[in-house]
Amino acid sequence: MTLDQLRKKIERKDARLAVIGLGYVGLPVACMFAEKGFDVLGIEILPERVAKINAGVSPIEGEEPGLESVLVKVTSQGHLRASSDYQDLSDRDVILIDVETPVDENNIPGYNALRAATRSLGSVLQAGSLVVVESTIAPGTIHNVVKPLLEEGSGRKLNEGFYLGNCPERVMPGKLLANLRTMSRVVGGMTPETAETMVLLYRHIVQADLDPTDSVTAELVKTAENAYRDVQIAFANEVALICQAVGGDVWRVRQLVNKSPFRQMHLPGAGVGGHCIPKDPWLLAYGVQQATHLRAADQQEVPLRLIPAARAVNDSMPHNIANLLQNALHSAGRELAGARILVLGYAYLEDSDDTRNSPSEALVERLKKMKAEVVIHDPYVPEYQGELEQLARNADAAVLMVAHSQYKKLDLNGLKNLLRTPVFIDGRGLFSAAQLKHAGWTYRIIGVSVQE
Ligand code: SAJ
Repeated sequence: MTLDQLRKKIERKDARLAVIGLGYVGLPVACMFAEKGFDVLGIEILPERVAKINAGVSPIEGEEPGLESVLVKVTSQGHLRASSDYQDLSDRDVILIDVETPVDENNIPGYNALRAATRSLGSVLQAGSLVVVESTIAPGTIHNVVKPLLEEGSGRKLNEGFYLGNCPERVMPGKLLANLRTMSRVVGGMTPETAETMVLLYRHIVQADLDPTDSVTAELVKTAENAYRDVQIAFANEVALICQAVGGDVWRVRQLVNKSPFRQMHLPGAGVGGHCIPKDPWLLAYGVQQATHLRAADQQEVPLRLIPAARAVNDSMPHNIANLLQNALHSAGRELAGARILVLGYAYLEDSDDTRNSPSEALVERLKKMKAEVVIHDPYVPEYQGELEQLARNADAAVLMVAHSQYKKLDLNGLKNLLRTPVFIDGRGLFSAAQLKHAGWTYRIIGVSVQE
């Protein structure tokens, strides 16, 4: 099939689609194309997820407005079917790849899932079909990983036997369907005609801008937009540490800095978690190492200083909280070893149940190493939804790690009376020094120097 024929099928919604990887990105996108009337096949390796999806039950945790009802509709209409069998891909005209792309403990991308999916797809790839990677990948991955695997597996050449591109997702847990509809997307094709064909496809589900580019640009945009946020947060965190050291209050400093035009100093805090921000800067950085698609003469050594430094600052923030805790306990006559510490918040983000790469995980690990007894409360995370008052009883400190709305309404007096030692560490700047002092706490606030 020529690209022109494929375009016509896409415009008529006759193109048979597939999505490999029915997670928090793949499932919503499969549902949205199916809801538009496309025949969508979902490939998922976990049999229990396949069964759930075919029964119209979403396997995705957390509240996702509208997802369950769309899933029930498109599965009952037969527009979406899930399977574990890659053979079922052999009649697909367009295949989206939405598998995980984590980085390992050395910050190297873990492409096992991407390689496995691409290799299996290559072996059944129909002539003239279009493959689109939606997963977040390091610059150069389409050229150096996906293209060779598809050519080897299918025995066909790119742009003759199949077409290839990448269209990074910009979803956010809790707003999966809404973001897919309303967020603009970069549409990277290995040829301009491929990018234009992809725009025709995504126009069926995206109401915002669809910006055609080459593949490397699409890889760069996605990883750079999140690296950018990581650096911005790291700057706020470093200013917080400076304020702690020199007698400042970063929350007041930030408020006044942001009065200056074109300043948007971010929020300092107890750390940076989640599935995107801690990972994507390393994917961007890795692009330099894997730039083998360029001629050797054009490759350049790039001294990566800012991105690793920002990661180091943000990863240090849970340890900064532990230090604040240790010196607050000390001034209250207690040592950390043997103290009972109540951690408030285990999710990585306020009003979320998602705990991936949570800063609280790093804090709890550090406290346990220092022989403290740790109890955890989080209103959104099932295993930590215990009775706050119960958990606070006889604690020697309360450490606020996540700005859950519920914590903004904490009864500071009531809580203090439950603890054995009234120490409060505010990792998200939810409370003022005056509030905590007035309630009788020995306190530390991130970015605020000690005023005892
Ligand atoms: N955080 C700070 N200070 C800030 C902002 C965030 O410490 O000023 C911390 C949060 O507490 C959290 C982490 O950083 O631990 C990440 O927060 P986030 O608001 O960036 O939320 P994410 O991880 O869900 O980021 C997603 C990203 N979206 C996609 O990758 C599609 C990111 O690009 C978006 O900017 C972000 O959502 C958003 O808020 O829109």
